[in-house]
Amino acid sequence: MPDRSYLDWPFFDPAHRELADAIDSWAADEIAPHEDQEDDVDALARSFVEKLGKAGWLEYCVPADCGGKFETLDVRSLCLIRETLARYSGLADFAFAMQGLGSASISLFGSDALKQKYVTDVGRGKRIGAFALSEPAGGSDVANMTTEARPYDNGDGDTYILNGTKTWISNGGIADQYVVFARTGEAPGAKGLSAFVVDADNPGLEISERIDVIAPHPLGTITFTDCRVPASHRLGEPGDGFKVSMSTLDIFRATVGASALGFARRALDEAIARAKAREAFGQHLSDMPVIQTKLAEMAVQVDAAALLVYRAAWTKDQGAPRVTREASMAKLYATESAQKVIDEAVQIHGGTGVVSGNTVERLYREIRALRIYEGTSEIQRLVIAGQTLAGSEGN
Ligand code: COS
Repeated sequence: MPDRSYLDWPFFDPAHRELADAIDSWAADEIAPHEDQEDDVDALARSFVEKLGKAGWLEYCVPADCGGKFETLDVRSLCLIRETLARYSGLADFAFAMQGLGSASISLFGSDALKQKYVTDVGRGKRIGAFALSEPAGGSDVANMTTEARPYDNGDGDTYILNGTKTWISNGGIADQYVVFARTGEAPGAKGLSAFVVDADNPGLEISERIDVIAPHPLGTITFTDCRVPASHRLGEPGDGFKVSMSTLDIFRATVGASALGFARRALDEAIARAKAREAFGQHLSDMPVIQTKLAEMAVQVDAAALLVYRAAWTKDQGAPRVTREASMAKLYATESAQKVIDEAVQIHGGTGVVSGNTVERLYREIRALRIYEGTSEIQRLVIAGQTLAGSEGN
């Protein structure tokens, strides 16, 4: 039985504890049987979106004015759901997370018309969203992106013309809509970007490549060639793009930590079960100090990650305007420590740990990208250092 004692921590309300139980029993029934059917990831990702929508879980990804559960996104709920889904299936967690990441910029900064058209159905699982920030020349240096959105007045209203390439785009190829960040040139660097919502079938938008990765999920490169987007599809004011992207990542970075935490918890559970079952030299592995030391280190890392993840989520839910430091710490520590926990779980499994199809082998592949996407560990350290130095000014 997995350790559930952390749900008694003061970060949570009674409703969160009920949510954690409800999503866990739903996932046990609905997801576990699909775990290994990853032949057609597009179809499986779509089916997860549909199921999550039907069961009402995607209502946690959108705000109340778009049919969601809460007035603003409740980050603790997002984290509890991601953590739980990740324990069962990385792809189910991915499908859930992308509905949130792909729509939050619209729900935070879009007009009422855009919210109704593009967010409400994401929360029902009837439209699939995506977040197109990274470019071939770099995903980390957002302020230097080169995709361009040139204002153009065609006589019947304002339009932008998009040209450029976005890559590593999750849901690229299956999304119905993309939140796209582009240079509009109000100022050099970060202050000259804007964000737009673009329909997948908008002429000039093409999925130019699909990308296969070690833990399969829908992923692609998108090319914009003279792609005309109405100015009414801009999110916020011209020049707000960097703020739109960072405010969205401030919410979702903590949830990436939660996903890593789910993978780590599953790995720890698998390692404990293996250590109790496997005998060597006349005793169970769990009786050997060398294995006990590993399990102890793993348990500490899981709890430390959970504390940072739920501290960040709780801080945001208390209404903090920015949780950049807390979210970066949560993402950095939870993803890096999950990699170590999973690696030890593989080690405790011995040869079976690297056999294709073994749960810990799958986790070993699933965790890797989380140290890269939504800001690499190196970027998180830069952010944390910047915030820490700024916080110590005057000392
Ligand atoms: N929320 C709101 N505003 C923010 C912000 C945040 N989280 N982070 C920065 N800003 C503001 C800053 O306050 C600054 O505004 P002022 O000039 O008015 O002070 C402005 O945005 C520029 O910030 P900064 O100077 O820190 O920008 P940099 O170009 O140095 O880059 C990093 C900052 C590297 C942290 C940013 O580009 C980043 O997070 N990169 C990683 C992106 C990423 O996650 N990519 C993966 C793709 S998504 S899957």
